[in-house]
Amino acid sequence: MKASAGYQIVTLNEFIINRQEEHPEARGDLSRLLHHIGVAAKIVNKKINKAGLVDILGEAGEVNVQGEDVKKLDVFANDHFIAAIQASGEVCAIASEENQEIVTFDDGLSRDGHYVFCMDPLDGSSNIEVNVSVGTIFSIYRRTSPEGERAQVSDFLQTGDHQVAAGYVIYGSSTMMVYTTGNGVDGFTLDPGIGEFCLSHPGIRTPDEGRIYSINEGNYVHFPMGVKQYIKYCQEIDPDTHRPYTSRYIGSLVSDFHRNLLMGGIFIYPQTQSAPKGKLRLIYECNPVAFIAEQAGGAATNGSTRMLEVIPDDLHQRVPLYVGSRKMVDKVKAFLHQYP
Ligand code: AHM
Ligand code: MG
Repeated sequence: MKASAGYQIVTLNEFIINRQEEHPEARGDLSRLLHHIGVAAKIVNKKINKAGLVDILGEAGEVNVQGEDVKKLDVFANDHFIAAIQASGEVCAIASEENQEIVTFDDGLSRDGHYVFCMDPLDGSSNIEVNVSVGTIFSIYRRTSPEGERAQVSDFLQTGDHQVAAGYVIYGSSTMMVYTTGNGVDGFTLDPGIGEFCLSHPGIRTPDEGRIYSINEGNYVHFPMGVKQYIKYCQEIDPDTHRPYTSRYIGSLVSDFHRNLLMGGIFIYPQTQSAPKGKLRLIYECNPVAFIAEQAGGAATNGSTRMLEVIPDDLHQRVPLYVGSRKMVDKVKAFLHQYP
């Protein structure tokens, strides 16, 4: 579409259609689903933008399946994403951080859906009350159970390398949606004037080596020795490798990951005493960012295994996460190997 000012604007929907046209065999089901994700993101974005103005912040009086406080906006985001995804008719079930069990759709259209959808509807929500960026993380798999039947938990327990698409929405100083369908990574910025996500970051590539490390160093005493040694390495002086690196940690995975993706860096959430298996969830936090990182030229591991090859045994399974620029992930892996 040519804009009258002479520059080209590609909206998310246009982009999705263009990509679909490159695949004549495609039936458009994934395109419809991506469109509905965009719609839900806009609804949630609007609510988050108004969060300081209305009495929406605070506890919803429930505790989520991880035992953490649920904020009202988590509930709002969860409900709206579920509704939008069901409306697409392409998904037979959803796994969400906010729901202990999978949510299955029993209408005929959805039962025939080819996909299952995994999400953290509002990641980093403990930051909302202080106006720090939060995000939605999502991931799409082809179902393994027969179409027409009720979806099963096993549909979700696939390794991350089976993801058909994954992405996130970051509700930040501007709102962005970044996603991959396994053909590179593209980013879209929401233009609030026209209410459309517009292609702003085509073909995102992450630097092979960055200068930022992101980790909650308050947990230092509980870190594995390999991680402690890697932090020491990051802080040493070596102009040839641009060290010491810069430390940046927002405490909001989507924001920390997004910055490092664009600028180069590594995000680490290792196992700690209070979180012996790590804190972040494999299916709807680690695998989606791992898929995006790899598609942008980066890497992700749980410390010993490529993240996308970790076999899930539980919907809400936690894993240590090391993700970011390829050479930095390799380096931390070497330290973990050296100091087991
Ligand atoms: P949440 O899904 O309950 O919001 O928790 C996940 C968040 C991530 O966004 C962030 O990387 C991490 O928890 C921060 O944890 P910590 O405060 O322990 O550093
Ligand atoms: Mg989360």
